[in-house]
Amino acid sequence: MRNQKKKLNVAMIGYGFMGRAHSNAFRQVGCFFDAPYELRLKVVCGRNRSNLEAMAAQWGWEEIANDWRSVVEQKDIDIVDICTPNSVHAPIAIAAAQAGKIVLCEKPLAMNLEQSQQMANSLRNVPNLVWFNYRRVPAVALAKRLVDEGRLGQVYHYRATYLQSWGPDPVRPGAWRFKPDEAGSGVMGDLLSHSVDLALLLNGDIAELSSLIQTFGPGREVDDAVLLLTRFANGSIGTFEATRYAIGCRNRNYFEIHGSKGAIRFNLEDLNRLEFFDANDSAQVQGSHNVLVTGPGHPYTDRFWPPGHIIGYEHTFIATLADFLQCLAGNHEFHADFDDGVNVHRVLQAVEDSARSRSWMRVPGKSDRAPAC
Ligand code: SOE
Repeated sequence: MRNQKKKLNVAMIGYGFMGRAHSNAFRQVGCFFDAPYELRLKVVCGRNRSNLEAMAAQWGWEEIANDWRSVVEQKDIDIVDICTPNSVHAPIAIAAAQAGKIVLCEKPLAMNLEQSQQMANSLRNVPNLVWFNYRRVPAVALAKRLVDEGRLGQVYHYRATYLQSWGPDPVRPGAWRFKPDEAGSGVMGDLLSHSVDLALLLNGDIAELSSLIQTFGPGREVDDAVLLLTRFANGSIGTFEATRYAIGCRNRNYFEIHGSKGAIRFNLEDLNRLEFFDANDSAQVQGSHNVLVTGPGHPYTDRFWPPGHIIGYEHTFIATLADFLQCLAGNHEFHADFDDGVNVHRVLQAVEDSARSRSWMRVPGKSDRAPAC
C-alpha cells in the first residue's frame, strides 16, 4: 500500500524551533494518519552550514542548502515550507508559488496587512497553509464542535490571554523576535496572532476594537504586551491580552467563552483538557465538566493513543499536516490558509492603528481586499 502513494518532496527554509516541530510532523504524519502522500524530507535550507548539517543528521533531511532562491526553483521539490524570521516569509512564499510549489508558512503570515494580502493574492492558484497549529489541539477542535452544535447558545463573552514570561530574558536581546525589521512586531505577531486566529475560528469576525500596546524592555523596538477590548460581529464582547512579561507563565494560551447555555475554558498548559459548563445540567449537579479530551469520540484522538493516554505540542503540527494532505488529495478547501492569515492581519492592523490613535477602530472587512496584482 505505502509504496503506491504519490511522493512529495519537501524543502524546508529555516531550521529553528519551528523547523524541528515541522520536521517531526513531516516524519510522523504517515505513521499516525493514513496520509495520502509519502513525504520525503529532501532539503533543509538556512545560513549556517554546521547547524544545517546537525539538523539534517538529526531529523533525516537528505540535503542541505544555503540559497532559498535556488531551492524554490528546484524541479524535484513539491512543497516549500517556510519557518524563517517573518521578514522573509513573503519573498519566499511568492517565489515558491511562482515556481508552482505547494506553500506552507509559519505565522504570522507577513510583516503587515498589506504584505499578507499580496501573499494571499500571489498564492490563489497554489495549495497553501499557515501553521496555526492550535486549531488542531483535540480540545480546541472539541470546543469548535460544541460551539457549532450550539451548546453554548448565544455567546456573550470571549476572553483570551496568551501569557509568556521570557521578555526580560537577558540572553535574548539580539534574538530576531525582538528586531522590528525581522519580526515586524513583538507579541502581536508572535502570540496575539494565535489568540486572534482561534477567536475568529470559534466566535467569528471581530467588528471593532480598542487596544493598548506596551514595551517594557529598555531600548526595545517591538511591543512586549498588548491588551484589547473587542466587539464581535455576533454581538458578543471580548478581551485579549498577550505578553512576554507574565512572570510565572511559560506558554499560557488560554481562552474562555460564556454563552447563554454554557461555557468553555481551555489552557494550552493543560492541553488534553477542556472545561465545559452545561447550563442544561440539573441545578443540583451544575459545575464544570473537566473533560479529558483523549477519546473516545474526540477529534483526532483515535489517530494517536488509546483514551486516557495524553498527547503533546508536537501532535498539533502532525494533525494540521494530516488535514492539509487530505484536503490536497481530495481537492478540498483547507484552513488555516493564507486568507485566514490575512484575516488575522486585518485585526492586527486595527490593533496597531487603535493603539497609535488611542481610539476605537473598525476592523477592515473581508470586502476591503487589496486589488489582485
Ligand atoms: C515563541 O514565543 C513561540 O514559540 C511562538 O512563536 C509560537 O508560535 C507559540 O506557539 C509558542 O511561543
